[in-house]
Amino acid sequence: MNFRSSDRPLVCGIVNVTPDSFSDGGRYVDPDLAIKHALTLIGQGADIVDIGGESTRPGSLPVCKAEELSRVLPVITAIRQQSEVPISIDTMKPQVAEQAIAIGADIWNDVSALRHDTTSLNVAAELGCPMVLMHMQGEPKTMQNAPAYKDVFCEVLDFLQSRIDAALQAGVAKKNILVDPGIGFGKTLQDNLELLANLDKLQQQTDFPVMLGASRKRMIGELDFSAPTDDRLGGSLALVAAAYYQEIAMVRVHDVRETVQMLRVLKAVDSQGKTDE
Ligand code: YH5
Repeated sequence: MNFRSSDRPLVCGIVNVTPDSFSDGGRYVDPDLAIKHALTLIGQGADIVDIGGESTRPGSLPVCKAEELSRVLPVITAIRQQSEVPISIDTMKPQVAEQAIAIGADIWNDVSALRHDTTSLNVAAELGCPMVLMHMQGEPKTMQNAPAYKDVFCEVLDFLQSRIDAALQAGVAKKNILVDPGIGFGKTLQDNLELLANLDKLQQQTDFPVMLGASRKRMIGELDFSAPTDDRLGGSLALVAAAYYQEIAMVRVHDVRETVQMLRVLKAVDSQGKTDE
């Protein structure tokens, strides 16, 4: 998969297989519902579907490996039987990534950037699959308590560069790495805005494709009079538009249909030449 060939960001649809999903209100705990939801997102034009069995929203607690596997494996198996769409597995556990890839997943999306387990780097190298390395300050349970930076852009850039170096050193291929600033992962509204205004710089300075996950996140509520998670579509689309104009490689979203439609329209306007004078 070439993460930069497209003239618009690839759209990665979010499929939560967790009881406490912030924005799906527990609708997809049932693997059958998660499978149906994934197939709906594929029908809506998702380029990739991202399957997650452990919530990493602020304040959430970890789940054990066996529980996470029992949530995600049936969903991956069923999607793979019915579609060839690339599947990404959203997990910090190398054992979960390994089994997910073995049964047909294609991409490892790791919000810990291969720091969660001592074996993560070696497993990533062995798997030989595309990887997302994301920035997070702290851990999901406590990361929003008091996020602090001297210079958020520089610190995120330095962190990603050091994780890229660690991955390359361990044997992960250069072509398999994507990076993500980790919107909402140990960041204030101001931190998130600074990162969102400089996604293009992050992509240029790392020289790796950038993935952005901002869909329905708290910062949108903060900018819109505490709008609840089920009322953040406009803000989510605005952030995808920002990613589009900064030529970002991939966006991770809940609302695939609306995102794909917006990108088609933005692209059509962009492709239309300007009239002289
Ligand atoms: C991400 O950004 N995020 S899971 C809280 C929300 C809304 C959404 C309160 N996995 C990312 O989606 N992987 C997650 O509102 C991710 N980048 C990558 N690569 C958290 C999430 C969310 C949390």
